[in-house]
Amino acid sequence: MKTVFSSVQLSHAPTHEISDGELKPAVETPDRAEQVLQAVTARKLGDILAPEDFGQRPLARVHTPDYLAFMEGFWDRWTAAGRSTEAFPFVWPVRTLRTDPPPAHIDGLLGRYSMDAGTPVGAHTMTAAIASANTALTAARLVQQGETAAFGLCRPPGHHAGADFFGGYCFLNNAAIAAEWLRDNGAGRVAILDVDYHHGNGTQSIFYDRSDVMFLSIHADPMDEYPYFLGHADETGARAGTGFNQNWPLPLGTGWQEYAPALDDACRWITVFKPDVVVVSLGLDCFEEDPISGFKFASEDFLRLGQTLSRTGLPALFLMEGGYAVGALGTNCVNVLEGFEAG
Ligand code: FKS
Ligand code: ZN
Repeated sequence: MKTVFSSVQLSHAPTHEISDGELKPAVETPDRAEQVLQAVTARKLGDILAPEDFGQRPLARVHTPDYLAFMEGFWDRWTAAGRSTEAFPFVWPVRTLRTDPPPAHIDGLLGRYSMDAGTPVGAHTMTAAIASANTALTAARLVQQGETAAFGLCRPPGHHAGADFFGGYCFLNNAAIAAEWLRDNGAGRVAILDVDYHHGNGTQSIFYDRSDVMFLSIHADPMDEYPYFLGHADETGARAGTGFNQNWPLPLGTGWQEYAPALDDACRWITVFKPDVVVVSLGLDCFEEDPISGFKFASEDFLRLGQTLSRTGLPALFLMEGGYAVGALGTNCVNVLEGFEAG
C-alpha cells in the first residue's frame, strides 16, 4: 500500500491546548506523524509519495469561502492586532447570539469560526492543514486510479472541522474533501467510516442531507466524551440523506469484544450501500494506553480492525485522524493497514 506524506504537515506545532479546565501541553503534535512515518518505513508498507497541490477548488467544495478566507488571512490579522502567541478562541455565538454579520474583531472572528478552545491556531497552521488536505487528495487519486487501498498520513486531522469552523485539532476536513473529490471524479457513491474514538461531527454535518455519501461512525458516547453535542444513535440523516447517517456510540471502557459487533454492523450497512470506495477516518485513539481516551484496544485489535474492513471487498482510502499514545502510534496504525492487506 502506498503512503502519502509531506513534512510541510509538521509545521503546525501547537505548544498548548485548553482541556480539562486548564492550559496543558498540546497532544496533537508533529512527532505523531513522524512516528507513523517511521513505522511505515520500518515495516516496508510500500512507497512513500509527496502530495501534489490540488489548489483551492477541492477545499471550496466542502468549506465556505468566508471560512477559507478567514483561515488564510488569520495570522496576518493576528499579528497586526499585536498578538504573537498561538491563538485561542474564547467566545462563541451560541443560542440567541448572531453569526451574521461576522464581527470585525479578531477575537470575535476566532469564535465565529471555531467550536472549542482546545485548538490553537499558529503561524503555519493553515499551511500545514492545506498540505494535509493535499495528502488526502493525492491518496484519493491513487484509489481513483485503481489502487485497492492507499494511506494518507494526514496531519493535522480533519473530522471535527465543519464547513465553516475549526475545532478538535482539525481545520480542514480531509475525509470530506477526499470524498467530495472522489464523487467529482467518477465515484457514484462514497462511504465514510470513522473509527476515531471521537465522533466525527464535522464530517457528519457536511454530508447530513446527502444520499450519495454515507457517513458511519463508531465512537465514545457523546454523553460522556468530546465532542459532547453530536454523535447520538438517533442521528440518521435528514431530507434526501435520511437513512444515510449511522452512529454507534459506545460506553467508556469499550474493548474489542464490545466494539466488533458495532464494526460488523457498520460493514453490513456499507455492503448494502455498495459504495465505489470506503474512506476510513483512521483514528488510533481507541488504544488502551491513549492518554486522552477511554477505550481498551490492544495493539493486535488494530490488525483485526483492518482485517474486518478488508472483508467488505471494497477499495479503501485510509486517512489518519487522532491517536495520542505516540510511542505505539506507528505500530497501531500500520497494524490496521497490514491487517487490511492480509485480510
Ligand atoms: C477531553 C478533552 C477533549 C479534545 C479532543 C479532540 C480529539 C481530536 C480527534 C482528532 F482525530 F480529530 F484528532 N479534547 N478530556 O482525536 O478526534
Ligand atoms: Zn479522536
